[in-house]
Amino acid sequence: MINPLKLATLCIVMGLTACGGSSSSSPTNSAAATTAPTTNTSTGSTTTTTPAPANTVTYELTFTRTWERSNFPTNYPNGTHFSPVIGLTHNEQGRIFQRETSASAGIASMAETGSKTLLKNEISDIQNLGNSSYLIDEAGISGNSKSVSMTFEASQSFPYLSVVSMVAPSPDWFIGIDSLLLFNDNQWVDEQTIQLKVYDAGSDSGTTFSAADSPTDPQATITLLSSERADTDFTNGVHFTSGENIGFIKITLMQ
Ligand SMILES: [Ca+2]
Repeated sequence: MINPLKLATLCIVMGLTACGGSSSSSPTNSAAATTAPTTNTSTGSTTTTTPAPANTVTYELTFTRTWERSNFPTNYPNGTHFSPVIGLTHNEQGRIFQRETSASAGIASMAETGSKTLLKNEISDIQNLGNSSYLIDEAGISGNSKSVSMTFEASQSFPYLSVVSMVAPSPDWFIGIDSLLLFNDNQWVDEQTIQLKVYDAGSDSGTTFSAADSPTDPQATITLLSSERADTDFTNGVHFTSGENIGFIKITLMQ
């Protein structure tokens, strides 16, 4: 009379223990494993399926400036604007700039003059090497505009976003995103906002926004902009006391 009861209790305890032990990591897999011997032969693909992520997607990108005389009051220049936005989606070999490395001729030219010609040639080379498929070639923020919007395509083969724009006027300062990963954990990023810091391209030694040309020889590496207080309000690419950014970029996955 007692033995069967004890046996049943023991089984329940063992069952609960086994269930509790596996559920913490992967309940779906453990359920499939326990039922596999009886159902696997006829229904090999009955496990829950989520739609495969799209190979190619389109994002909207909005670049908004927050650089104003009111929040960056010291040595704020006249005629502030941001040069045309240039960028690409790419793989790990398709970077166009990286902190603590030398700027390419195209990045230096963009940062000093706002010209996109050399940088677009460099992106063409990156594409010819098979490291990018999509070029971003859009207007900047000029006049009284506060933002600019555009769309771009990314794919699972080219899941990184890089874009740049010159901070103008300036000796060789720019904002940019270096290799933002858009496809992660087998899914596309829905929405992300990136606060922008100011980079010094390392190709001109001017210290104020409106300084005359002063080529840096030899060229220095790309760094976050830090300056003397008499020159600009920036330290490590942001306002030296408030920590405010010069602008931000928001990306949104389009349906
Ligand atoms: Ca510089």
